[in-house]
Amino acid sequence: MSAKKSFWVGLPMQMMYGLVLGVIVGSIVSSEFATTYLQPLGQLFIRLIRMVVVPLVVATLIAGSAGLGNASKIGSIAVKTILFFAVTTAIAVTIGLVVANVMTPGVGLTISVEGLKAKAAAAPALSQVLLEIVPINPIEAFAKGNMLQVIFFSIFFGFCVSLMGDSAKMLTDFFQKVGDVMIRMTNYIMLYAPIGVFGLIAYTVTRHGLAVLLPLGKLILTAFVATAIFVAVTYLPLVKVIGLKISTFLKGAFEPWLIGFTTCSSAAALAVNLESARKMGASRAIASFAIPLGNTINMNGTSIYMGVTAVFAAEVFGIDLTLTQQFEIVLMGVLAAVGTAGVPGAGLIMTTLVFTEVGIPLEAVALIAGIDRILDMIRTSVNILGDNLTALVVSKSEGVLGKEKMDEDTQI
Ligand code: DAS
Repeated sequence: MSAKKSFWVGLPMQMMYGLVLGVIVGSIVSSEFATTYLQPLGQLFIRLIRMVVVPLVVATLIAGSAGLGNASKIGSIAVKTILFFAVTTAIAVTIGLVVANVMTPGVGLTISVEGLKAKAAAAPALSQVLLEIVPINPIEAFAKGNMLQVIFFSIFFGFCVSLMGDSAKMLTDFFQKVGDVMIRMTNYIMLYAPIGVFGLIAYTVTRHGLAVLLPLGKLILTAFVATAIFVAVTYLPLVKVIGLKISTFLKGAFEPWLIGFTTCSSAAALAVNLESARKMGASRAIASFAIPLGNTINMNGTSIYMGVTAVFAAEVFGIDLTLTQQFEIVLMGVLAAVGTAGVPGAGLIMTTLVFTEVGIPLEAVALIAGIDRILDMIRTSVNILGDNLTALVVSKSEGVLGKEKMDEDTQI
């Protein structure tokens, strides 16, 4: 089959066809019909792709950190990865704040807020957050999918395997093979993606039709513009700097991006994102470290959303944010985004941290909730792009970008 023909019938385009068909069908069928017959199609897809996440992360992180060889290498990669997360997250919140100040999404909005209630998310103490990264029971961490604890244990385990040299080489090989099997399972699951995407989008369209979206359309537009600017001024120049063509990155990251866009779950896109970064040249060890960690703490899309919604909410309530308050929004926006889980709607709950910090009534959260699914689609898909790019940038900085061949036996 010619390359051109395969593009139009390949999986990415099949997923796009599923998305378009989902919008059409979602605009025609009733919400009840979509809930009964179409939502399960999407829920099955989410369950399938979340099923592989924990075993995949454990296997690839153990094999990856064992493969790195020494503490200084792991240290260097960890520092670069976390530094990249912090810088891109801070840029993201700032861009969200600036664009919202210019576009004023909340000015002139007359929406009644009485009866709208929202509970403040408890801001965990930093020391508690750091302590809880260490699992008391690794098996429980695996069972509950506590990704920070899974990552901590897997890296520590893999590091100790690497210290044991040849006597534990069969362990490294074993976990490498388990990771390959999980990628192969992911590739089979992705054959169902077009149907899963169709079900997810059709259900979303019936639940979030134009009637719900129009009153807050300017907020959606502001979030979209801020996100597009962030990607254009942060991600795309970095893609060029590491020597990749922008079209290569956008095509290569399309599948995980679309999974994030339709499922609103970074966790659901993790496996496909890992393979996508590796296919574009990220090393197995670095991708296995950066992508699961980024999936948990690197949320650039959510960071933008924190800045945009804080300004929107302040405007709706007639609060003039001082420069100090805007700076507090950047700081709290970064912390709230880091604390956001890779599941649908997590960012909405975390906005309460930011709103509380600058005295914005929490009713604003309930105001945004009605259209949050659309905002979640935008922010989650960018969260995933950021994790993917981190693996590529850190691989480039370590001089290993494009140096490893993908294992044939993970392909189907
Ligand atoms: N939906 C979350 C994710 O999966 C992001 C968010 O809610 O902010 O990344």
